[in-house]
Amino acid sequence: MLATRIHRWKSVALGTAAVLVGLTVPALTATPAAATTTAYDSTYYKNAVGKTGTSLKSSLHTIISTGVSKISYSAVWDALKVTDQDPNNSSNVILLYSGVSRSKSLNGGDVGDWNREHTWAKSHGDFGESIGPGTDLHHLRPADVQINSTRGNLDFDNGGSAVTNGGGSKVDSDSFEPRDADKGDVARMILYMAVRYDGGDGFADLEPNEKVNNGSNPYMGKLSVLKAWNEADPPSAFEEKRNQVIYDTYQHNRNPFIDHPEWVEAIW
Ligand SMILES: [Ca+2]
Ligand SMILES: [Ca+2]
Repeated sequence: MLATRIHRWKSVALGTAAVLVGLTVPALTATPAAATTTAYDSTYYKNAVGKTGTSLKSSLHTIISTGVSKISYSAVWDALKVTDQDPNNSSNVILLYSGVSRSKSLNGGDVGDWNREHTWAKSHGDFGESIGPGTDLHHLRPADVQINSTRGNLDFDNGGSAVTNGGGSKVDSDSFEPRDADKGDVARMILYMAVRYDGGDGFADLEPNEKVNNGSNPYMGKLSVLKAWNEADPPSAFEEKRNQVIYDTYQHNRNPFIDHPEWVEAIW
């Protein structure tokens, strides 16, 4: 079952098959922050719909933390080959930050390989590669080894100089700016992590803040920039498909901000 997004002002229902294969999905997002409805509102999100603020955040935490399956860090390799498959080439994955399509078989640690990027940097809260936040597919993406290294554990903010072969991503001494097409993805991944991990499961309570240089503190900045990125780059068919694959096949939980990008503003 797909989270068919229906915008109230248009009542556009997406073709199920088109979403599944990540192909021709009509532009969804004249107003990304406007209220949306999905096929999951009366089921999965039943206890969250209509709420705002901490009440919404708390409700979503319960929803996305219940009945979750967790995978090992080694299993993440094969999972990413499915969740991030290039819709135009089933032998490849699409890399975060650069947008490059690269062979699935080039997973590894050498120059020219792709590896497992923790979008919420694993040092921010020090969860490492532990099963849980360290292996949560909702924020793990394939990325070029060198660009992953360039991003390191930097917070997110606008500005910097162009990353080599980075597709438009930028970096400076204290922050990383993804290319435009990945800005919203990054925002929604970070804010998913903040809702999913609240300190009740042996890991740190992850939260966004307005800073850079957060170091090993369990925070990620900058919230105001992430909110703007969520608006500027609304969920794509690729992002919606990977949310669905994670829900159906791997973790059985969803990223609420891909289904309801307006919930970012409703909480923060
Ligand atoms: Ca995007
Ligand atoms: Ca949290």
